[in-house]
Amino acid sequence: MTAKVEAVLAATPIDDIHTHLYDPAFGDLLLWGIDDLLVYHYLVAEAFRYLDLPYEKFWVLSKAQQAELIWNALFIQNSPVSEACRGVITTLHALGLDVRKRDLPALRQWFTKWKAEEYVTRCLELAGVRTVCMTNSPFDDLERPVWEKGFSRDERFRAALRIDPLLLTWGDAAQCLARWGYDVGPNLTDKTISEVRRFLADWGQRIGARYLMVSFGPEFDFPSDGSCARLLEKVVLPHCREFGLPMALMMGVKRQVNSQLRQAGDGVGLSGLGALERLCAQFPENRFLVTVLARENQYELCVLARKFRNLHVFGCWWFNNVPSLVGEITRLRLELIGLSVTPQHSDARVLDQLIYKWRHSRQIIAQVLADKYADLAGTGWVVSEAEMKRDAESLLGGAFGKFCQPPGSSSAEKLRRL
Ligand code: FIX
Ligand code: ZN
Repeated sequence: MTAKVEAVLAATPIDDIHTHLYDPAFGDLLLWGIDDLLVYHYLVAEAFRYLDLPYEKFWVLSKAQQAELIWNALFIQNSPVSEACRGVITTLHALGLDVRKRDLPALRQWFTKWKAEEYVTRCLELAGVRTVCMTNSPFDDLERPVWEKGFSRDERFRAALRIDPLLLTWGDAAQCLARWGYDVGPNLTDKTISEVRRFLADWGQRIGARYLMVSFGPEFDFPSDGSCARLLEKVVLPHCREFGLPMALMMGVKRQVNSQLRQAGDGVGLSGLGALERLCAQFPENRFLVTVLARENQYELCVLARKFRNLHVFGCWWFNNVPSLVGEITRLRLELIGLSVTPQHSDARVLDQLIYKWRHSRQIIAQVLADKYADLAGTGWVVSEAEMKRDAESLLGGAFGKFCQPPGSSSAEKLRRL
């Protein structure tokens, strides 16, 4: 049974709904290759468990030097058993490289023969991925000018509008918006609210956003007097309703628990999901895509999804993306909310990571699904191959696609969004 389900899942193209990858038109913003794989922030955090180098001395090194330190600490002086380390090895092996030699210069040499555009196709093919959704922030000084200048889009790269600065550091965001020609002040007056909506409309249209997204710390609450909750209610949710877009909430990240680790310095905290319950109940016309970082929030999230059909659960985010938790969380979700879920997104920051993130997750999803089919078969309910294909399509992007369609949208409109 497992082999059959694995084959069906392997043949089903994936729509990866959240990554940090970029359309190749963004040039150097699209990361790929061995050095970028090695300096991934998951590995930086793990390497510092072994390194006794002061943080500042690490950060002044070149990317190649950092990669060498990490390679030595995590692959040569210790066996690469962590999920992020294993991922590098899975990826290299899938690319056809001989990992047994432990030869970093030879690995580097192999990557020099590739051009980004062709390598995108190779990685998507090896990962079984059809489309990837980027994370697009107008507040990113490197990314913004590329959108403003315009470029011809690679259809495989979809866009999502990331608005963390707007909701989390409103004072600074207001100054940015004012600089960019929006008539906003620090207070949320009617004028400011309508100007921030104009900003969202401009950027949503410019990038062709499929959804809006934000990450929240464990302290996020709703309703509340703070600017975050007020902007969410008065600006973001009305914008989502007007444009028929879902809002993605990634809950439970404690930013910069150790700022010396820079991008690797974020941690986790338990969220109060009462805030999400109130959002789902108070705004039935809005649709919420939600993932939680705390393992202890996973069960409550599934229960909430049973109560609110405007809530779609997705992904085993970040520290949850390890085999033991992906298995546990996927099983829990299938048992509580069936196939109305998107069990995984890759969160890839480096193109090549699509290969391991999806190979590892797909195998676990197949195992969980095969167990469920076997339980059913015990009663005589044998799931046909066509039904398996239908289920696999749902889990790997279909359920997400359906959830994202505005209710009552015409079939022409639905097709346009595919
Ligand atoms: O906020 C996010 O989208 C997170 O996924 C990232 O900030 C995080 O750094 C990451 O890469 C996790 O996988
Ligand atoms: Zn992410």
